[in-house]
Amino acid sequence: MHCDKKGENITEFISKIVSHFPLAGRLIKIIPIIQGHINTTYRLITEDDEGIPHSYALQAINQYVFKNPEEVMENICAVTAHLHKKILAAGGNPEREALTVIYAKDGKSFHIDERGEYWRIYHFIRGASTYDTVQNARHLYNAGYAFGRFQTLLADFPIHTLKDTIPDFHNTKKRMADFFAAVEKDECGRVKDVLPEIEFFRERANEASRLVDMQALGLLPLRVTHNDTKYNNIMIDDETGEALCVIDLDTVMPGLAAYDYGDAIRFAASTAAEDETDLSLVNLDMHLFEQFTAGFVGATTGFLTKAEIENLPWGARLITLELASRFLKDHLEGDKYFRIHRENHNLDRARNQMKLVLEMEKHFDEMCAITSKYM
Ligand code: GN1
Ligand code: MG
Repeated sequence: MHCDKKGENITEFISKIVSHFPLAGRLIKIIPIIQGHINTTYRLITEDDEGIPHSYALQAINQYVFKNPEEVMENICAVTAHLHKKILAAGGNPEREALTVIYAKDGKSFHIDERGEYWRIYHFIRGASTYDTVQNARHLYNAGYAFGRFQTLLADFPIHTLKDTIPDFHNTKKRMADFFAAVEKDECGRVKDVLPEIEFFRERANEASRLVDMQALGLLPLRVTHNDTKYNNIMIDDETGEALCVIDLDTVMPGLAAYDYGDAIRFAASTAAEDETDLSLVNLDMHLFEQFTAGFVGATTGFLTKAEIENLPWGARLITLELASRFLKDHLEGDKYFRIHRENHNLDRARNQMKLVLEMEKHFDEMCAITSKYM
């Protein structure tokens, strides 16, 4: 990998990369950002001749996960350009309400270093923060609104021009098949220790196909979706508490509205962190569930179909099942995909998400009732 390597002068290394981008002023500070399981991120502070500071986000694109970084950037450039246009037309401030890509001096949206790593830079939105846990229920209503609005703003984006940067990313049916293939292979000899967990997925393998099958039958449309709608992928305005901007656009692709909704519920309406090991703490907070639902459905009214709205609770249940299987699969394969910070971290994450699936199954009727209330 790149500059995490010990003994390397990070400042020098990053300065070299940054010199390929037209940033304002000189680099005075590099702050590593540890959120996120996939990419490596730094916040950069520069200072111009008048002593005014400027802030940027520098990221290396993880090429184990994103096999074609240029297509990732093509999608992001097209989508952010579209968002800028729409936000401007609505009288908003695109530089605060959407990501802004800083193009390198050679006109490309990335720079490739001598090791073949792809680097990109965004404006860092100031006066706003991301949170791993929900600060108050109102924020969650706002987050629901922001993710809903994101889809609404992209409703007229030419979806066929988007590249499938991770094919079958939320094809839950295929995800299940991939999971059982990893069980079959048992690359690291870990299967014997997780037999009850594997059984959990066997029992749910059929229902996992529900939304994918509906889409194939034309009952659910493909939308331009974000596909990674964690609460910490929203910037909340420090002053107003409004959800200002949706970030982390790497996985913007054609997808199902219910999965964007569901992934956000999975993360934000859980009463515990994604890797909490005390499973008695992992519950579904129905008040937060309702707040997010009200915001999301409110922002997508007149745009999502009845079938899409009716299936939102399934989106939550199945995306959680899908992620649980992805975590366990990575555990079985030796933790190559999701960055881990301790032994059995992916197993802990998998068990946590499985508990959340059980919670959603328990509350399912209630979830459906709340969803139809806002329809
Ligand atoms: C990964 O890196 P991050 O935190 O944005 C993953 C998502 C998972 C999430 C679970 C490209 O997202 O699909 O839901 O971890 N992103 C990718 O926390 O696989
Ligand atoms: Mg991400």
